[in-house]
Amino acid sequence: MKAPVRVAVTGAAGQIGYSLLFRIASGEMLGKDQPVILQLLDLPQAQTAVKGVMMELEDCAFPLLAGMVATDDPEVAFKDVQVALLVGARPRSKGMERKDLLTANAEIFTVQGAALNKVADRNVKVLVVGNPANTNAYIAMKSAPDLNPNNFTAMLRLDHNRALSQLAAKTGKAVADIEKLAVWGNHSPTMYADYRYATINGESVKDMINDHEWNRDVFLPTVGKRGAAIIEARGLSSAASAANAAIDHIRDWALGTNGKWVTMGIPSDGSYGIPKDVMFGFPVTCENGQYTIVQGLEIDEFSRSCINVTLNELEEERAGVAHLLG
Ligand code: NAX
Repeated sequence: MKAPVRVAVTGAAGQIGYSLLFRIASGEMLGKDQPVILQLLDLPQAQTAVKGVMMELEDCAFPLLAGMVATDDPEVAFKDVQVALLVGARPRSKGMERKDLLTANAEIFTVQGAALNKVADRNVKVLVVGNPANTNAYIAMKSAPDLNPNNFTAMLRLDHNRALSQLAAKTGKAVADIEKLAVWGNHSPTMYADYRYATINGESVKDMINDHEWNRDVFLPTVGKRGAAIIEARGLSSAASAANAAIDHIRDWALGTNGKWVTMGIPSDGSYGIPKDVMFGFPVTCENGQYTIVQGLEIDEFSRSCINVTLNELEEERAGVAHLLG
C-alpha cells in the first residue's frame, strides 16, 4: 500500500465540497491505489456542518480514506499537504461592489498563501476554485515566496469541459473524441474558448463547423454565461460540475495527460505575449507531475482580440489588489 497523500480542501462545508470530498476519498482524483488523508478547512460557524460531512464520509467506509481532520485554522489544515484545493471564498453579497469582493477575497488568500508557505509540503499542488479564481490564485502565489510559483494554479477546467460538451453537441460527435481544445484567460465570461486547433478523430473541428458567426455569437457567449444559466435554472451555482472539473484538473496534473491537451490557469512564463506571472488559462500537457504550455500556436486577429479582453480584465483585477500585496 502507498503512503497516504494529505489533501486539504477549504470550504469543506459548502456545496462544491459536498460534491468533491466523496470522490476524492473514493480514489477518483489520485488513483484507486492511493490512500488519502482529508484536511478540511472552513469557518468557525461551519464546523458543525463539516462534522456532519465527516460522519457521512465515515459511513461510506472508503478503503482509501486513511484519516480526516477538521479545523478553522489554515496552518492546521495545510500541514504537510501535497494537494490543496482552495474552494472556500467570500461570495458576493447584496450591494457589494466588485472592488469590495476582490478585497475581501484578497485577505483570505493572503492568509492562506502564507499558511501554505509555512506548513505545506514543498511540492504542494494548489488549485484555486473560489472566485475570482485566477486573482485569488495569484494572491496566494505571491503570499508564498518560499514555494515554487508554478505550484499555484486556478481552475479553468470547468470552462474547458463546458466548451467540450457544446462542441460535441454541435458536431454530433462524442465528447471523448475531441482533442486539442484550448481555453485562454480568466475564469469569467471573458474567457476565450478556442477550437481552431481542435480535432475529432483527426479531423478539424473548425472545418466541420465552418461558421465564424456561430463561434462568436453562440458558442463563446454560451460557454461564457453557462454559470449564470445554471444559477437561473437551478437556483444555485454550479457545484457537481465544478467539483468534477477540480478532480479532472488535479488528476491530470498529478497523473499526466498522455500528450493530450487540457486547460489550466497557471502563472504565465511570458508565452503568447501574456505578461509573466499573470494567472492565465493556457493549453497544457502534463507529465511526471509537471505541466507544460503547448507552444507554437498561431494567434490570429480574432483570437488576439479575445485574449486581450480577458487579459485586460485580469490586469485590472491584479491592479485592484496590488496595494494589499506589499
Ligand atoms: P458555498 O457558499 O456553498 O460554500 C463555500 C464554503 O466556503 C462555505 O462553507 C464557507 O463557510 C466556506 N468559506 C468561506 N470563507 C472561507 C475561508 N476564509 N476559509 C475557509 N472556508 C471558507 O459555495 P460553493 O458553491 O461551494 O462555491 C465555492 C466557490 O467556488 C465560490 O467562490 C464560487 O464562486 C466558486 N466557483 C468557482 C468555479 C470555477 O470554475 N473556478 C465554478 C463554480 C463556483 O462558482
